[in-house]
Amino acid sequence: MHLKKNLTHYLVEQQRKHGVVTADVRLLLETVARACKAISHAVSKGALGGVLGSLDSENVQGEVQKKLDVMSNDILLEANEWGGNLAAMASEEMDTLHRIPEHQPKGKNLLLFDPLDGSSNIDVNVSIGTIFSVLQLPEESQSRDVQEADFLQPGVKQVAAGYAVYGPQTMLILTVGAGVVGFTLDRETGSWVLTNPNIRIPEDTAEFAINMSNQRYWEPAISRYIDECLAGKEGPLEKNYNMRWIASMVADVHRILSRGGIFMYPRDQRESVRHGKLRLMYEANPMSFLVEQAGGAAVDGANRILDIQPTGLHQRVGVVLGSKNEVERVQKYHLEAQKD
Ligand code: AHM
Ligand code: MG
Repeated sequence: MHLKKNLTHYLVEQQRKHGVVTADVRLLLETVARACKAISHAVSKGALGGVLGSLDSENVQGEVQKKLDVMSNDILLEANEWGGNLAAMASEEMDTLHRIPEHQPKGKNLLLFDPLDGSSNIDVNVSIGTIFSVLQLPEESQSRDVQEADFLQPGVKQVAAGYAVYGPQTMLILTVGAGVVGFTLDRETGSWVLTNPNIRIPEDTAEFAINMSNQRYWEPAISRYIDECLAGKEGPLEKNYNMRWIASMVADVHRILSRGGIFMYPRDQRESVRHGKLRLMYEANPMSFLVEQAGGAAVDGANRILDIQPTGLHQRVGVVLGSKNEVERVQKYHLEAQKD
């Protein structure tokens, strides 16, 4: 029987033939993928599994935690504690880092994740997902306890990143720095089957994604760009634009990786969004790595996201990513606005 290429096969190939993944990172990615399978299973049960609804708790950013946020976080922690390839983990749902317990072997990688992105969509049966990023523990930190500062590396240092999207199909989208590939979960065999071997984002697009209800708070560069999109064929961009906003970054980015587009969650005048809404380390960085690897671009406004030196684990950042020419236009508008 001819078996289709799966995640293990792909990773072994990347390790042996291309040398882009170490055995350590390969095992780590397989474990993350296994955890995503368990999360997908929990998500799909919905009300039947008693997994919907909120808890009484809040996370470090003051957001009410959903049951599935916490369950997904626990699944990822438990799956990754004993593999021997991690030194510590960090998550949207935990105030500070989570060290590998003393009795478990310690590895040289760091894992960051947003266990369940798109929390507002959990209870309404709209696509949600898990985002993850892998960094290496700096050499000089390997002889002592891991500290939060060890995580504060710019996105260019990521050795792997990806997301699982729990939609009509469950898919895993991954980069190890050699392009972007996609796997679809075959629920009958439990295997992640390679279905999208070379994901590329078209350089041009006529589709934007932004939460228009925040329009009155935007910076001039964003207003200028969206005004031009809305002006359509008769405006300066000379084409009619379509709009989509799912409110799950994973699902919006997945659409962009599938057919192009531009996704924006810019910083704005609201106090809570002064530096952006999305988190740099476990949302913007992994998504920017994927998008760049697929031929797109990702900026915070004027600057490339992957070059930002982080100052905190839960730091927020403005995000503009997707089709290259469109993102570069928005970046140009920011640079021009800075000069005025
Ligand atoms: P979350 O990590 O708490 O789910 O928040 C992040 C989500 C993104 O997935 C999405 O793009 C954004 O928040 C939607 O925000 P809004 O509800 O302001 O449109
Ligand atoms: Mg999130």
